[in-house]
Amino acid sequence: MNTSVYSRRRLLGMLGSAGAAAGLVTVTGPTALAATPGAAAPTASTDWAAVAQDVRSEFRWAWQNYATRALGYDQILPVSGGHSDFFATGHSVGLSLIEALDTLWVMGLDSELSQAIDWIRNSLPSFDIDASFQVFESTIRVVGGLAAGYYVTGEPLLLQLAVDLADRLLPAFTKSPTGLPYRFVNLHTGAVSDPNTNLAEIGTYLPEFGVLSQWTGDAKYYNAAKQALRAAWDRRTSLNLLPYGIHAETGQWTTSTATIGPPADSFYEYLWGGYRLFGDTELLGWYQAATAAILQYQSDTKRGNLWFAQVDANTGAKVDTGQSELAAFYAGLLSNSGYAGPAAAYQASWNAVQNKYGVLPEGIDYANLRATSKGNALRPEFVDSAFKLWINTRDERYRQQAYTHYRNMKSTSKVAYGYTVLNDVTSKTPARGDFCPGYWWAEQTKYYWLTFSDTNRFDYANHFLSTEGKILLGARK
Ligand code: DMJ
Repeated sequence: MNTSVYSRRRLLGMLGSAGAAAGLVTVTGPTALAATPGAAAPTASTDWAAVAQDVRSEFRWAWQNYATRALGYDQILPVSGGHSDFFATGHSVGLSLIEALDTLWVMGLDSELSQAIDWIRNSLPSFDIDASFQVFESTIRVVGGLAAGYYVTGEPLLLQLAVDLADRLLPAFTKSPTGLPYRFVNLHTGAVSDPNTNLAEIGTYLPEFGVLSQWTGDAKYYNAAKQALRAAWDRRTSLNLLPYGIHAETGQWTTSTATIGPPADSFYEYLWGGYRLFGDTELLGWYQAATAAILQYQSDTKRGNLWFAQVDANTGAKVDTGQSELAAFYAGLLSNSGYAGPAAAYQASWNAVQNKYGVLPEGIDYANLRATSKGNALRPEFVDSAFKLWINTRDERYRQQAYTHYRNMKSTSKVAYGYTVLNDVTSKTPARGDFCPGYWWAEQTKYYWLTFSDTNRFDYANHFLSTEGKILLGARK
């Protein structure tokens, strides 16, 4: 798969008319596929243990299809039964199985977990690959997946591979004159490319790199990730806002617009994450200052719902009322970091969208809730926030929101060999693509399981999940 474009935007494109050119097969659902917008909420008598077992059995079924048809490839194409590479054509690294490691563990799917680790042991000796890999995606998906796999299983090979890959990614940081990482690095030569980057791709490293520093005793990973955050924060505007685009070599902003959505989103998540996981109070100060500015200048109430506008980072003037589905993560972040009021309000806004469409579209105009990007790339952000709000408040509505999300995914995205993306959630019979993203194995499936199961493998009171849903704290062994 071509990795020249920021992946989330790439997925948006793939879901549109460019899908066929990108290798997607569009099929129309054979039966009544539509999710049920505004469906009756599950009742107080819902048997959550049974719902959890249903999630686990769906995950196991999808795993068996992946293992039979695509083991070791980055992604299964769940309609055709084919497979695809993610980072570089011809260079699959078993992305989906690495993403799945800690999900398999926390679900107690131990023989499937052994199958995944056996593949890694026998077929993934190192990351010495002569191809350019995207630093951001390699870190959150692969370094994070291996690190979480090591954390939950104690298997030393997984740590060794996570360190091997992180070492190969480090030139993106060390070769940059500002410490803002380049977007790509050749894993064999260390050659770096594309300094034209953004907040998410310069600031989503600290939890993954930080645990490597803790486990190896080498501070270089933590320091590289922290310096990238510092280099951006030092360039904030007088309003404490950050534009989303930046040039890694010059350190100049390439846009003036601030957003909580892509391509900025997880930058804010990791200011908080660096404090939560490592107690770095400097990061807490940056996070709180950034959040105060976002709440002051970007929050916007329309028809009683809270949203976050794109604004000019220098003046605070509103730029537009678009809202990416990816921004739905922000309710969970606000909740985890103690901003309970706006967290609940923002989650309620996205729940109104779920009630309207059944499955969230990729993008809306929050002025009228109209879908501006009608596909759904099997996104986890809404249920990520429902899961966090459920744990933090134990308010039953959030578990019910997660259940609605699960049922609607099952009724619209389940196909012959797994779960697939949708091309138009506004249609009664949404046309489907043929693609299951790696994060499906790491994120929503894990959030559903943790929300419904009350498993004793997870510490519900003290845990940390990365932006890609990897458990880096809170495994109970
Ligand atoms: C995931 O890869 C991560 O959550 C990332 O931070 C943004 N969202 C995608 C899935 O939508």
